[in-house]
Amino acid sequence: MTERLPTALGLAQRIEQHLTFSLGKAPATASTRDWRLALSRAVRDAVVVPWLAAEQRTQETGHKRVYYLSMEFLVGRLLQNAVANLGLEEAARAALAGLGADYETVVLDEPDAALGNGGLGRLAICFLDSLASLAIPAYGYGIRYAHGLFRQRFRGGWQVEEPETWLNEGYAWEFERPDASLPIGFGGRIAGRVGDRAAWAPDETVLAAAFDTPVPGWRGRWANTLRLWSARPLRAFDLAAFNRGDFVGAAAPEVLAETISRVLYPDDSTPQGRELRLKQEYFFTAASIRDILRRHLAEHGDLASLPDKVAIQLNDTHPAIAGPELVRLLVDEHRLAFHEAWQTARGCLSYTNHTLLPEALERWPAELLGRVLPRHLEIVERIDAKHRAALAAAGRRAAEELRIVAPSGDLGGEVRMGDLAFVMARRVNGVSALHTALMRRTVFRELEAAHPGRIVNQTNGVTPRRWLHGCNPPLRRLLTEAIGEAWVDDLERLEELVPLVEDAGFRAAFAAAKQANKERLAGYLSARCGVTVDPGALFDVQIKRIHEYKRQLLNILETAALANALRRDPGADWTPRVKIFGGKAAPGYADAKLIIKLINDVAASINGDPALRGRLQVVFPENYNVSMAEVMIPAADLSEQVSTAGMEASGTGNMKLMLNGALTVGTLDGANVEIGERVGPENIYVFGLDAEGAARHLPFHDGAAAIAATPPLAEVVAQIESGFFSPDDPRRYDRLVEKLRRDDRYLVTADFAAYFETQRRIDRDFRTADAWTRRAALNTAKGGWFSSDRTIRGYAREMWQVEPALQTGS
Ligand code: NBG
Repeated sequence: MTERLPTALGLAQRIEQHLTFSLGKAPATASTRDWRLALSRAVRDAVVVPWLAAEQRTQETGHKRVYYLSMEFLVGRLLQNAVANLGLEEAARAALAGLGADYETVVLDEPDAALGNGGLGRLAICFLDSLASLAIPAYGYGIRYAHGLFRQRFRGGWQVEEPETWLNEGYAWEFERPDASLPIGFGGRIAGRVGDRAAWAPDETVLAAAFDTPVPGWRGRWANTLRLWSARPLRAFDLAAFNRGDFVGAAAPEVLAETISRVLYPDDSTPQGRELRLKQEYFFTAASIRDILRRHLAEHGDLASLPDKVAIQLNDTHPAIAGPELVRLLVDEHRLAFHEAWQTARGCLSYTNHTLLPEALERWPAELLGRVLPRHLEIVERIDAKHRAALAAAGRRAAEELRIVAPSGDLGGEVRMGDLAFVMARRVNGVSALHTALMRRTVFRELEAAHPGRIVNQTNGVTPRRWLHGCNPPLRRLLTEAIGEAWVDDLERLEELVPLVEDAGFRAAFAAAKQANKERLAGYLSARCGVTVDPGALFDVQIKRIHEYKRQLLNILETAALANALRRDPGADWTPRVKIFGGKAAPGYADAKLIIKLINDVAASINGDPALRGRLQVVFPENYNVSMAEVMIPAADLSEQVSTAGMEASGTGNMKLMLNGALTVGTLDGANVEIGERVGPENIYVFGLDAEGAARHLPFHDGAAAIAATPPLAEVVAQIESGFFSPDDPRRYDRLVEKLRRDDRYLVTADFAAYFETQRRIDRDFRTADAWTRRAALNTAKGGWFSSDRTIRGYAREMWQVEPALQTGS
């Protein structure tokens, strides 16, 4: 399958050709951007060959295909990743050097494609990398947002959001597919019925235009497709209005249609009660389902074989309308009986749940769903009734809790999308062992009892190609020298490092790699934020979305308490620390934005205090994104995973940091539990309440009593209230403090003492540098299980029943 890849000379010729013929530029006048686009095109050329070959092979063998439907794909940069996966790094470096350009400068010029908010969207991209690396025929389906996640700026320490414009800077990877466009309808009414069948007459129709990006796997053995849909008007504009001189009115259809794929909703936890969001969800789901059916019929000619040839994964509930849409197409257009259509659809669909937070479980008012998708609401109601009737017939009680369309106040009912996805799926999975166990016990308790065995666990993973091989060249070199390169394909080979960890020479080399990465981060922070940090200090990193349950507040309160302790006892032998934060808050999430402001206020107070210089520093660069993570993660000594136990479904940053040799300080939450099981209790810092303990404290926790009982915390709270961090506005944090006292549902006050004490233990341990390095190296050695290759093998076996299309080594 492996095609011959270009040499440095061949690649140089391609780059020059693209510069001349695709971009119309001469080498003498080419900018960094021009070189980047020319290199990207040349690399894309190299991907196209295995890509087309993979597609042809899938067609010829009639292999089962996996379809991953996701509202978000947090891509980041593609160029470096594609170059590495194709084994073209040396060639690209040499080719550009020969042309007078610098490879590093060129790859860093690429803007991040931020078509996602956080873990859920990034997981989707790790999965695509693993699917291609394992040669499992797959498509990712999503939305080609014109504007990805907002750009974050800090003004006076407050977050402000600016629109992001990734497409303006040239995107070299995609192929537009005008022949694959599909019309997607909204609204309207049921125009007629015959038996089970109905004719839906939408009153608004837009075109879904397909854009394909090839996704090459490791070593370029296989490539899959990420197909993103862009909304277009059916008719470009209203010529009659234009001719009347009504130019704005003439453009109205275009504007309306394009609104659908204009922006990514900047929220990863709370569904927006907005019609546009529902339309986005239906838009990409309907286009994808139709595309899947069209391909299946072209390849196999019948619908009975659909479940044998098609596995559709719903990444959270956002594409949950896929079930009713598939039933609708099978009944209304392909004339299957309702029951048969339902069984066929269920044979194809699986659903991943990514959160248990009640506010993040999607529900749509039945009224809204009925207005935007009248036929679908009917189908959902019928599925609901049939599901409960079948359970009753089998002698199970058709519990009220099993209703998909549930009564809700005077609003006339709401559709629970999680329950819909569950009922329509052959398998449902959680994303860590703890999360899956809690799913069975809480949100899906009734459904689990009604359908035992449907829920399975697939603990998340991350791709080692980007998150170790790509982002950490010093460690990559060391690992490859030590155990060969096979770890990139089979990350569990890192286990071979375990004996080496006892070797002083290996530990010294490991420490040197970490030091090199810390120096790189120091250079990055100096260039980006003008701050100087000491690469000899402990780099303590918390990077993720800002959310109360993730408890950045706990971290910054502890930081302020440490500052107080340092001021009180300046003569003591303290461990220098740099606290590094990164993350965005949803624009509508006022309390998360207030936490950002508090971090920045505390940072100003600490960084401006001469008594703390060289001991404690707080750094919070604006606009955290995938590319920033790639610099921070290899440099971290300590990974902050301090969510309220039971609330973080899995976490994936925790895995990336561990693999890159950071020790975790965390609660027994999400995948932290499994990290702890693998590294052993002496190589992780676990503190605070576990999920059961936390559940016992809730819903009410007496924060005031906990604060009073914890003097370092009481001192910080008093400082906040006195305006110590906000002399310009002493009352700024009243709301935060009030919540801590009266309604501390994230248990910050309950866990503070244990966290503070654990951090002091970390201070002491870090000073025994060699022992610390040994434990850091063990984290890398034991991290192999957290590869998304392992996760995807699990999905393939237990959810999709699909095999790789190539055998390893072929
Ligand atoms: C997030 C969880 C994380 C998890 C990712 C990927 C949502 C709704 N959920 O804990 O909060 O790691 O999904 O599974 O974004």
